[in-house]
Parts: sequence; structure tokens; C-alpha cells
Amino acid sequence: MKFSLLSLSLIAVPIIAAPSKVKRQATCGVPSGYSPTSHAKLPDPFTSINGTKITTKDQWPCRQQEISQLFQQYELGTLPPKPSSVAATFSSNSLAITVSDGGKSISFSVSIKYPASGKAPYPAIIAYGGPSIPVPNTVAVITFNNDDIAAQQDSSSRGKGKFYTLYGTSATAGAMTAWAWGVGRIIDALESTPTANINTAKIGVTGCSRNGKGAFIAGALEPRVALTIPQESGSGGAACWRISDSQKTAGKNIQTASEIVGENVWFSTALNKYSTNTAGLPHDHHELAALVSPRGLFVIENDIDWLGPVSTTGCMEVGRMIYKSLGVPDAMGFSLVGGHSHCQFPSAQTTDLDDFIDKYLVTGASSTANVQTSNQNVNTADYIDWTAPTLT
Ligand code: MCU
Repeated sequence: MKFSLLSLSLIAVPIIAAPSKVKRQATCGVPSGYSPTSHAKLPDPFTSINGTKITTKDQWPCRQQEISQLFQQYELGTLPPKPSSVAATFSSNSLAITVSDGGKSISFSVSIKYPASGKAPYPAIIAYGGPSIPVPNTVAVITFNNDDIAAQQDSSSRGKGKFYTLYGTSATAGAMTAWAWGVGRIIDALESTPTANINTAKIGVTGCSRNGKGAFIAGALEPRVALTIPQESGSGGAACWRISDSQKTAGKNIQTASEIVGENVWFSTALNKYSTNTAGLPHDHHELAALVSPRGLFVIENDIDWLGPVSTTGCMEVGRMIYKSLGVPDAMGFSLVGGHSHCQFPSAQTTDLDDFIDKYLVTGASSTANVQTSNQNVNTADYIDWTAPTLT
């Protein structure tokens, strides 16, 4: 039996929406002529394509660039560089943004809801389609109509939306990459518009379900996002392709890569080739945590089969190993609380959520130590064949 969350979501949620420390180095990235070798287990984030073992924190930004390029080449499509011009005007709590590049331009706007209390310039959470988490009243909410940038109606949405007006319908970027680009432009606009009163060093991104996948990708591709909060992103988000496939083989009604590439346009068509052979991918989604690290990451999940509770728990446990290796275990938390409807935030997660928001966006005072909650038992040794180093 196939089960889609889409019908659920129609009731539950509307489907609509630290400055970079990475130094660009010419030698970082995927070497030309590279082709991945098959690997049944989750690839080792600490071994570079050329075989170099990552042993120091200094090596990490370069390896992150390599991982980012792998994601873009094999799954997400290319994130364009910063466009030649981003202009913004702010009025009536609406930020209107015009982006020009290569002789074309597009405009879109986001609405900003200011907090009742707190301190200006305000921290803010960019919420794809509006938030499905309770946002504390010290934090602004920026509602991003991500569907306007790249449509996600169904498989016929490929190349539709303002991103493709600017970059052409044959751009390789899937919808999630286009949205991450949009987040970048919102931050550009906020940086150049002091009257909007937003602290651009304290920006979070969230979304639920398909938009949770998107929020995770935004945090992975846009280094100015200080806190990433993907909610019930499931397969294509916090789940690992390989673990989801093994769960499917074990008889679970779980979304897999082979289903997802036909359902919608969240990914680049580059993923199609690997959708029935995820072992052939040079990366997997534990490495989304690698890309967000060392920035704040709080992953919220549910135990609905389709989302892959074993897969999200196992994948993100491996993701947390990466944070531990970097010496920042507290910067990543995972919380799977089940027994509630899709995208209905349960109060049991409030304390951890508030702590992450306070730590990374507001006062910095709260503790986010040891946030690893799940009702699933997973032995990570089943999915990896490497050990996580302590980077010096
Ligand atoms: C969990 O996110 C998706 C899921 O990947 C889809 O298969 C389903 O159709 O819709 C979910 C969703 O976005 O629900 C709001």
C-alpha cells in the first residue's frame, strides 16, 4: 500500500513556504574526471575524494566544499553564485527584493512579523510557507513563499518559478536549491536594509515536511544561516537514502529515492540515475549535517512510517558524530517524538526547541547539550564502516 502525506498535509499544513568562515581555496572541490565508486554503507565524511584523511579542523572547510559539490552534482543541481545585483525596499513590514543577473531580473517579497518583546535588531527565523513550530516572542518571523521561487506542485513543476525566469528552464538546480538561493537573497536584502531591523548574524530557517527538506538544504548551502530547524523532513531530508532503501527492503512503507524522483521536483534530474542505486551516490544525507556544521542544527522528526523513523534516527545519529568530531557536539540536536499528526509540533519538544533558538539566535545562554531523543532503536554500526576521528 502506498501512503502519501500530501493528503494529510492538506489538512495539517498549508503547502505553499554567522558570516561564512569558509575560505575559498582553488584546490577544494570535486576533481574533474571524478566518478564515484559504489558503497553500500554511508560514505566516510572524513576521507576526501583523493583519499586524504581529514584529521584537523583546518582541513574541514575544504572537505565541506567537496561534499557540497558532490551534493550539487549528484543530487541538488548547481547553486548559482551571488547575482550581480540585489536591491531591496522595506515598507509596511514587507521586504521587496529585486534580483538582477545576466540582463534579466525578478522580484519577490517576504513579510516580516516582529516579536512582541526582545531586542532590536531582531533575530529572525525564515519560515518556508510560514512556521509550523512555536517561535518565541523575542524572534521575528520572515514568511518566505518558496513556491514562488520554484514550484513544487508535482513532477510537472520542473523549471517553473522565478528562479528559472532568471537562470533559464534548463538550470540544473532542483526546487530546493532554488529556494536555498532565495534564502541567500533574503539575507542579502536584509544586510543592505538596516531599516528592516533584523540581525543578519542571527538568522534561522525552518519548514515542515517537503519544506523541512528545503530548510535543511538551505542550511547546508547558505553559510549565513545560524540555526537550521528542519521539521519532519523525512526522506530527502534527515533520512539517509541508503537506510531508507534498507527499510523498504525490510518491508516498511517508506519513501525512497526511487519514489521521490517521480513525485516532485525537489531534486535535480541528476539524482534520477541513482534513484534505484543509491549505493552509487558518493554521499548521503548524514553529510547534510557535515555541511551545516559547526553551525546550530536542531532536527525535529516524527515516527510516521513514510518519513522513515529508523532512517532519520540512524542518519542523524551519524550526523551527530560529525559534530562530535569537530568538538561541537552540543550544536546539533535530534528529536523524534511520535504519536501526533504530521507537522503538528508536540509540546514535548518545546524545551529543546526553545533552548536551540535561545542559544543560536537570542541570548546564547541556554544549554543544548545531549539532545538526542528517539523512540527508534538503531545500531549505527549497521550503516557505517568508518570511525569518526577527533579532529585536532
Ligand atoms: C515529508 O514530506 C513530503 C513527502 O516527502 C511526500 O511524499 C508527501 O507527499 O508530502 C510530504 C509533505 O510535504 O507533506 C506536507
